[in-house]
Amino acid sequence: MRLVAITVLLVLGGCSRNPSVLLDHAGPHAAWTGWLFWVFFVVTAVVWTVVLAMLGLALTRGHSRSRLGLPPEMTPASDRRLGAWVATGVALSVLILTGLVGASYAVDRELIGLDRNTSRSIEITARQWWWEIRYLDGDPNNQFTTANELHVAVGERVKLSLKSNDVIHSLWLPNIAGKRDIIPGQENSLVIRVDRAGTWNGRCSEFCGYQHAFMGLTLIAQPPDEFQAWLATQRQPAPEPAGEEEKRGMQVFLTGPCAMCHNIRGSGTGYSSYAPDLTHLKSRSSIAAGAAPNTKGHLGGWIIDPHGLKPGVHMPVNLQNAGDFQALLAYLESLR
Ligand code: HEC
Ligand SMILES: [Cu+2]
Repeated sequence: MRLVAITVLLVLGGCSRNPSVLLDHAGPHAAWTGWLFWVFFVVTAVVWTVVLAMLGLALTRGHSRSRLGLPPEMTPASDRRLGAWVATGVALSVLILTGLVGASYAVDRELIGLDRNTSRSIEITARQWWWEIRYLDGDPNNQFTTANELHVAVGERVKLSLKSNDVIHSLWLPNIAGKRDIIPGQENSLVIRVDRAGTWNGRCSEFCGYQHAFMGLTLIAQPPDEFQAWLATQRQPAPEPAGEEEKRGMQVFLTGPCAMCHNIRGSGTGYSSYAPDLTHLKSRSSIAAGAAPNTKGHLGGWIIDPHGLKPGVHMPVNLQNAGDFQALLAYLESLR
């Protein structure tokens, strides 16, 4: 009973309401790959069952003569039967293997076809340990940079240009498409199309250092009009600080170390892509590449001691007097 209970618990432990797996696909790339998975699974399961059944048959049938110490009986008729079995086995193997190679090839063609005619380009730079996301546009005024949260319109074919300046990373969006390596000095690309509105998890899937496990990417697929509205807000510079406290917070940000690494469009920072763009920080649901929810408390804890949350992160400890700290926090909270 206990063993059964433990097994059931372990199996149930793998359940999730929103599984990040290929089989719960949300786009055509993952759907085709998922289809290929099922073809391989069913065919190999049948082959495995048949082989084991034959083995069982051979073990029980051949038993009576060998128990008496007699060699197997060979007659011209049994010779022919054996030959027919071997020929059938070889023919079936060739047929099945050719079929599987053919299915892989067909899926490959489908995937290549899906990569044509993209209607939007987004540049993603993988960094230790977060994602810089730049929305490209024919009009440079419409380009902007954000971090860790990738928005796309449902049904749109989007080309992601993948770059890295530090080490090798890899982008994996299990529900959407296969992995793609991101290699310094080489631009790879990944085309995605998401057909179901929702929030999907992405991961860095190439070990890239200490905080590799906390390098999450959130993909948000929205209906086209919602996505356009999101684009319009993101293109805006940061809102002006409203009250006295927020104004003081902005000064703390601009005169302290923050502005050396972070950019807030419209506040007077220079342009630095060393750290996440904070222009619309509060429009994102988490901070530090999914390491913590984007609440005031977590934000405060992160600013004072980022290493408490992500040891080894490339952001220094920031100790300030209480007044400056509260003002800074109020300013950051206003960056909607
Ligand atoms: C030496 C450069 C550097 C300085 C100085 C710095 N940061 Fe950062 N900051 C980073 C890096 C790098 C990250 C990304 C860390 C990660 O997720 O791995 C980051 C992340 C953040 C984030 C989370 C952003 C997000 O969307 O995930 C916030 C908020 C932030 N910093 C605020 C500040 C504030 C406020 C200051 C000044 C008190 C500051 N930082 C000073 C480098 C810096
Ligand atoms: Cu990485």
